[in-house]
Amino acid sequence: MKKVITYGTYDLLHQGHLNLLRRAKELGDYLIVGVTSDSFDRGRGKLNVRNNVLERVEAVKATGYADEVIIEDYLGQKIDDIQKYDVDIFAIGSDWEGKFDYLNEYCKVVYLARTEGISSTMLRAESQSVYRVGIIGSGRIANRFVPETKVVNGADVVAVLNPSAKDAKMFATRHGIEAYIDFDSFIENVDVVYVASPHLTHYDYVKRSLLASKHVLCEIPFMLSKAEALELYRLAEERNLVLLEASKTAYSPAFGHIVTLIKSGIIGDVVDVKASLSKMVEPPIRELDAQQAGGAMNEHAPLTLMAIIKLLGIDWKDVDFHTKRENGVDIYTKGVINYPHATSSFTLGIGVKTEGNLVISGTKGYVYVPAPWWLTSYFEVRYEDQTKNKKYFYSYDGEGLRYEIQEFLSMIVNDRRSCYKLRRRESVAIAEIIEKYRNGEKVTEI
Ligand code: C2G
Repeated sequence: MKKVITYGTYDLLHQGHLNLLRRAKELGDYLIVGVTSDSFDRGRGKLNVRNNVLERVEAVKATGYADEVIIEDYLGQKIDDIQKYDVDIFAIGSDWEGKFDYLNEYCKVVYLARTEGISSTMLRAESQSVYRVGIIGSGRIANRFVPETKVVNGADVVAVLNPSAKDAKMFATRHGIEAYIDFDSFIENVDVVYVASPHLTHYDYVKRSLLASKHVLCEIPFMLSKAEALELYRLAEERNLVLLEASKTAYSPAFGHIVTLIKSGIIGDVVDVKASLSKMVEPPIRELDAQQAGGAMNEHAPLTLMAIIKLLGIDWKDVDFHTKRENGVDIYTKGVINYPHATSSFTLGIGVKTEGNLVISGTKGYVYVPAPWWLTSYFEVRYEDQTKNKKYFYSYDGEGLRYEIQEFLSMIVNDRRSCYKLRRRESVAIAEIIEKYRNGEKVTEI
C-alpha cells in the first residue's frame, strides 16, 4: 500500500485545498492529512482568527479524501510522521517548491501545482473579514502596533488620528496609511479602532468610537475609574460591540499557560502573588508629567493588577499603597491587596529600579517568572524537592501585541463579546484599584 502525507492549515477550506487533497490522494492508496494546531501556526507567524483547529479538522474530514487526519504541532514533526507512519510520498502545493527537499532523505517529495486564483486570504477579504483598523494616537506603542497587525490574518491598518497634523502625517507616511486630524472623518473610514492616545483621552475616544458603532481595543491604562469602565462596557454591550482592554500579557500564550497550570493545582493553593514592574524614564517624558496622568501607578499597575486578579480573582478585601512622589507623580508605588485566603503585592517604578519578576507562592510550590515577566517567554515551577522542578519555554514573538490583536479580531469574527483571558469584570476591578490610589484612599507617602 502506497501511503501519502500532506500538511496544511486549511483555514476557510476552499477549492484550492480540495484540488490539492484530491491530487495527493491520487498519488497513492492511503492519504494522511496533517492539520496544523493553533499554537504551531502561531509559532510560524500565522495567527488564525477564523477557524480553530477542531473546525479545520472537521472541514478536512468532510472532504472525504483523508483516510487519516493528524495534528501537526511542532517543527520537525514531518520527519517523525513520515517514519512513524511509513510514508512513501510527501505531497504539498507548489507554493512550497524546494522548501521541503530535505524530506527526500525519508520519502519521495512531490510538489503539486497550486490552484491559481483562490486562497484563504482572498476568501477572508471577500467575506469582509479583513477589518480596516484605525489607530488613535501615534506614539511609541502605536508604532509598534502596526507591524504586529501584519502577522494577524484579517487586520489592515488604514488610518491614524492625531489632532496634531504634523504628528499624524509623520506616522501615516512612515506606515503608508491615511492621516486624519478630525475624529468624524477618521471614524467613517475605519471598521475597528485601536485607542493608543494619552491616558486621559481614553474614555472620550472609546465612547465616541462605540457611539459610532465601532469595535474598540483600548490601550492600558484602560480607564482610570470603575464608573468609566462600567459605563463603557455597558455601552459596548448595548450596541453589540467588542470592547477589549489591550493588556498585552493577558493574551500571551505563556502567561495563559501559567494561569491554567496554577488553576489546575500544580502549586497547591495560591497564598501570595508578588508582581513587580519597573522601567526607568528620563524627563521630559509623558510618564513624568502630572498633567498627563503620568506616574508609576497609572503606567504600570494595569499589567501587575491583571496578573494578581487573574490568579486570585476580583473579590479582594482591602488594598493599601505606599508611594514615593516627585513633582506630582509617583516614581515608585508599592501596593498590598488582601484576599480572604491570600495576599498579594505589586511594586512599580519609573524613577526607582527594582527586579521586575513575578512570584506566585502556593502550598505545594511556587512559580517563578523572571524579569521582564510581562514579556513572558520562560517560567519555572519550583518545589522543595528540586528534582521535581520544571522549566517552561515559550517564544514571545515580535512585540507581543499580535496576541491581543488576534483575540480582538477573533471576538469580532466569532461574535464573542467576552474574553476569558481578561474578563470585563476583571478589567473593571483593575480600574477600581487604580481609582482608589488616585483618590488617595489608604495611600501613605514615603
Ligand atoms: N493550496 C493549493 N492551492 C491554493 C491554496 C492552497 O494547492 N490556492 C495548497 C497549499 O499549497 C498546501 C495546502 O493547500 O499544500 C494547504 O494550504 P494552507 O492551508 O495554506 O497551509 P500551508 O500554510 O501551506 O501549510 O506544515 C504546514 C505546511 O507546511 C503547509
